[in-house]
Amino acid sequence: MIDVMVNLLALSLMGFIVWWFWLSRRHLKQASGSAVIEVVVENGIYSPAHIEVLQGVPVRLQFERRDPSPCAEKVLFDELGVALDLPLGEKTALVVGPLAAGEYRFSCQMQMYHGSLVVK
Ligand SMILES: [Cu+2]
Repeated sequence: MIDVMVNLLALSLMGFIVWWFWLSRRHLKQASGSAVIEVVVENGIYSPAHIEVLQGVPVRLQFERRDPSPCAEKVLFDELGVALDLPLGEKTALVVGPLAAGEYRFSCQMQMYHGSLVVK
């Protein structure tokens, strides 16, 4: 029984790896058509905090953390299930999408810093 479970686990892991590489290659191909947005994290805010992109293109969000507060440590996208670590003084990129139209909010882990990504 445990053998079967281990096999299943290994199979799903392999599936995930295949999916991951296929997806990253897709992103590379579409990189020329992606929206690149730089977001600076400083003084308790994301700027810009309100971002609009067009539907159907992948989005590359580049967070630059200048804020030493522990609040700026992570940025969470609840709707996307993404939690991104932001090392101080560095730029960290998140590539998502293409996304369905809608609003995707992001915040710090304590919901004090806020922003939104609107896909139209
Ligand atoms: Cu916070």
